[in-house]
Amino acid sequence: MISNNARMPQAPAVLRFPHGFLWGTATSPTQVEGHIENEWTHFIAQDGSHCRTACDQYHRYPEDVGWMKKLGSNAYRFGIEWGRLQSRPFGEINRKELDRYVDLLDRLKTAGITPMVVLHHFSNPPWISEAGGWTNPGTTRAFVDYATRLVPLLRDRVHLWNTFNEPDTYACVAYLLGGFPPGQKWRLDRFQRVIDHMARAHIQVSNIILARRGPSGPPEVGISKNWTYFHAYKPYSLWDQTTAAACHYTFNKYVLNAFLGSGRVKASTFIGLNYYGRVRFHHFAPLIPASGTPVKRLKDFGFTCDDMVERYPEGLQNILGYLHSKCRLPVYITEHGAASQDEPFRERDLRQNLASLHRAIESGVDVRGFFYWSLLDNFEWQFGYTKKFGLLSVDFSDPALPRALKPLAHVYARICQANALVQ
Ligand code: GCO
Repeated sequence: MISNNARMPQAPAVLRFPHGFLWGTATSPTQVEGHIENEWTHFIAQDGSHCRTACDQYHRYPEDVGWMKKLGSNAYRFGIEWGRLQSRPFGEINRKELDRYVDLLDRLKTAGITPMVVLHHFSNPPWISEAGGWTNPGTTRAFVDYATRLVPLLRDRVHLWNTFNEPDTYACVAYLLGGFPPGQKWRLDRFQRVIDHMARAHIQVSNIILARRGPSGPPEVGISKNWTYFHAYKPYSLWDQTTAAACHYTFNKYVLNAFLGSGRVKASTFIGLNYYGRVRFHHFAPLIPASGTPVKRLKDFGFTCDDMVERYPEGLQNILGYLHSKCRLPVYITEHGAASQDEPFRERDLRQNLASLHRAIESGVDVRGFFYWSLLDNFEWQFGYTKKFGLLSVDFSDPALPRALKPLAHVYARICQANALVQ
């Protein structure tokens, strides 16, 4: 079996990235902040853990900005938790909580780190969940009201806005697979409704964001679309092909079209791409570690996987080419990363994906930044703390939650500082 490595074209020794390229890290509120009241607060993950303290970034953000600076990264993608800022429908913005985020933004600025602010990353205020979450059309109105109040307060400090993180993953895992709250299964009608309501909200919120220039020029806005390749394990198996095609249609095509199809593309100034790899199906079963097939067993099939999905670095260049031809918008890689305790593996994965990204740029795709998922080991939703995506480790057994640089952090720091991938 030919490994992915063997298929990769030979890259020159130094791959330089465009001037002004953003090298960042990414996190989300529920996964790192702690002390949040949302639908995840009482959720118990597969490892028996919860997110009530998480990495305690709520209190430790000054220290975390220091770590970003040590990395030499010049960007940070993070979320603002809606429920902290609005405690009831159409309520006023909570100034104390806003000030904390403003302080984070100011510290980032002092450190020379450009923020990308995510408005929705898999969590809602409790009063939204009680009303049926995004299956309720009223949620679109409530979210637009929230953005109408919030955006003017942050406009001077935020230039890059990311309205929704992975609507496809959120709607799928919450309403088809049952892994996220509210834990519903096979409600395709609800999946579609959630996507539709979020797409409407994205368009309205983008209009609010784009209505006025900030001090650093016209604002930029986009969603983050997760792109997973869905392939058949046996190319001639009707079952394998059908499952892969159905997933591709539902999670990639349908969702992309809902947010960026035809005239809707005008509501975005960029596409955020979250790219991890691919899923191959054998009959109806996804052959990936996240669905329970052990990494070692998948290795026997010739698959290279992290602790979540199959790695497929060449796919990054391909999807960038496709998005470029379809939407003609600049792209930020808003997430890429690997979960594993095997640091040399993570380094290979990063290098191969960045080489693929570089080929896409060389071929004419306007890619403006790359955000590593994640700054810290954190609460990986239904898997709890077992998936290690961080550039920094966090010792969750120590109440002080000490952070430490992992070997990959040193590799990433060299890339950020050189604005180049040096072999
Ligand atoms: C997602 C999210 C992140 C994840 C990351 C690793 O894709 O689910 O945007 O919150 O933690 O992708 O799975």
